[in-house]
Order: sequence, then structure tokens, then C-alpha cells
Amino acid sequence: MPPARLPALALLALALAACGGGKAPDAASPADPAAAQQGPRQLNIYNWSDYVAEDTIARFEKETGIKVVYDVYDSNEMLEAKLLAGSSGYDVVFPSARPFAQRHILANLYLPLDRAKLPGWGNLDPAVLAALEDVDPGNRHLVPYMWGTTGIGYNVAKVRERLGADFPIDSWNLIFDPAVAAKLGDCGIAVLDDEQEGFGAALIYLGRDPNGVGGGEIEAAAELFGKVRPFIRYFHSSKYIDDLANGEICVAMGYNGDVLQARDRASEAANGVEVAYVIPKEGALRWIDSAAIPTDAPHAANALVFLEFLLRPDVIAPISDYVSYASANLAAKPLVDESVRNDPGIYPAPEVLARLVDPKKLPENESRARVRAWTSIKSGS
Ligand code: SPD
Repeated sequence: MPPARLPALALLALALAACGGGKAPDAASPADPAAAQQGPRQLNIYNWSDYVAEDTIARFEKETGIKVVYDVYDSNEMLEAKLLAGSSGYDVVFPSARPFAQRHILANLYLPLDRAKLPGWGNLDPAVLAALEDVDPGNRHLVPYMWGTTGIGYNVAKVRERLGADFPIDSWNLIFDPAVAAKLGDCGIAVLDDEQEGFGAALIYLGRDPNGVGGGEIEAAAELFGKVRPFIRYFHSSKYIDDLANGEICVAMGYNGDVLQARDRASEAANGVEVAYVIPKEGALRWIDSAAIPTDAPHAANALVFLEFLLRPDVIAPISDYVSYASANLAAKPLVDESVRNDPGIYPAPEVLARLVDPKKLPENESRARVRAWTSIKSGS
């Protein structure tokens, strides 16, 4: 289980102390391979689970001779806890933009990027860079990596069996309508253990602003979850991938690419399980994950070599193919497999894109209250 999120002000204070009273750090040190070779030939990466291709790290190690230590997490809170504890030892991390990377940048937790060492920067999609401008003014600290949506993954046969062939599978009602969830409870409903995603989905289903504050949002979402809590098997942010693929659960609130990885795993296993992903008609949260170099990274030069590696279309396109997420690299799109480019679960149609909402950094007291309420929601108390 991820550690509880600390109040942002407490985080900020810790971060400022760790960074020498909030003094802005210098730009990352030189990153050309020759310079990188002068320091320890190591790189410590902390990334989301299931977020690179099978050969990505081995390929980097072979090309550069830099040895990678690769650890994974499945929630922004886990990453944040490591960063704020200080001396994490990590050189490259992958925070989601809002509110995580946003408050990390405010707390000087990331080095400004030396763009001279990132000639592949021009491959990035200007629209994604523009979308990050409010989080990272001037795009100084974050290299956008992948973006996606949080919707519903489901086992087609099991859900159809229980709801009938004509029941439209296009709504958050699969999770939030007690009458529907009651019919699916026996085959397993999973929900992300993520307060932002949980509140976001519930408020969107209720027709409310997921970023709303002061209008009884917390109570409304808690009441909604209270009605369906008996039908939710578990809250977890990565277990659902294998469980969907193996037919152990039949509905999951999940990240689009993770659900599509479950679909691919089932199909590779030829186990007769068909998994599908839907962005609910009521709307969904859109998120952007970026790569960043922590201020106290022990191998900042090697980190820049890795970021430049990720900016290469021939590197990021196969990652996109494998993880089923849309990358922020526009130049790579023609290299991405046609089945991925044409998958509406990865590149949604314009009318679906219009229903997506970016999460916002909420006021500190609201954020704290949501975290507290999320604990109660999960325990069913
Ligand atoms: N397996 C990779 C999942 C990446 C999800 N990142 C987005 C989180 C937004 N809350």
C-alpha cells in the first residue's frame, strides 16, 4: 500500500530544508557521453511499473555502457515520499504533472534541464509542452513522457453475461450505480488506490467538477462510494493488470495503457479472456507523466544521457507500442505501430478528447480532507 500523502505545506517545508533553504539549483551537469563516462557509470531510475518496453533498459546499457538500477512504483505518493525524505539516490523519476510535478518544481526538487544536452527536444509535441506550461513554466524541468486517461477496463464476456447483450458498456455506472455494481460484484470490481482518481471518477459520474471545491464534493463522492463499497473487491493501482488478464476480476478503474496491456497479456496467453477499455461517456481524467532529474541526483550527467535516449523516435516508438500509451514525442508517431496509432483507447477521437478533464492542484485544506476521506472510503467506515 502506498504511504499516506503528507500535507503539501509539510512537504514543501521538508523539501526546502533538503534543498538548502529553497535556493534554486544549478542546471544539470554536462551530459555528453564522454562527460558521463568520467563519473560513475551508473544510473538509478525510479519509474511507474509496466512503463518501458522489455528491452529498453538493456538497449540503453548496451549503447552507453551505463549500468542501470531500475526500481518501480505504482503511485505518485510513493515517489513523492522518497523525494521528500531526501537522498533517494534516484537520477530519473517520472511524476504525473498535476499536482505532483507541479508542487515538486515549486519546492525545487528537480534540476533545470540543460537543453544543450537534449538535441532531441525538438521531437516533442508542442501541444503537450503547452499543456505543461502552467505546471513547469518555460518547460524547464520536465521532459513529457506519456499521457493517457483513467477509465474502465472490463472482461467482455463476464460483464455481458451479467448485464445482458444490450446493456451499453459506456459509463462509470459499472462501478458507481449500486444496481449495476451489485450484478458485477461476484466477478470482481477493482478501483485504483488513488485519491485523485477515485474522487475524479466519482465526481465526474455525478456530473460535478472533479476539481470542485467547497460545494460538498467530498461528502458527495464519499456517499457514492459508500453505496457501492460492498461490491468493490479491492483498491490497488497495479494488481488489476494481471487480474484482468487472468479473468480474476471483471471490472477495473484503470489507466488506459495498463488495461490494454492486460488485453495483450490475455491474448498472448490465449486463455480465452477478452479485455476491453472504455472512456466513460460522462468523461474522465487526462494525465501527463514526465521524466525529471531530482536535485540531489548522484548521476545527473548520466540522467541527461538517458533523457536524450528517450527523446529518440526509434527508442520511444517501441516503448509506446509495448506499453500502449501515447508518447509526447510527435516525431515518433509515424514509427508507432498502426494498431496503436489507430486505437481510440490510446488516441481518443476529438469528441472524446473534449470530455477529458485535467486534474488541478487543489487548495491545501481540500487536499488534506480528500486524503482523509479516501482512507475512510477504502475501509468502508
Ligand atoms: N503503468 C503506468 C501507469 C502510469 C500512470 N500514470 C498516471 C497516473 C495519474 N494519476
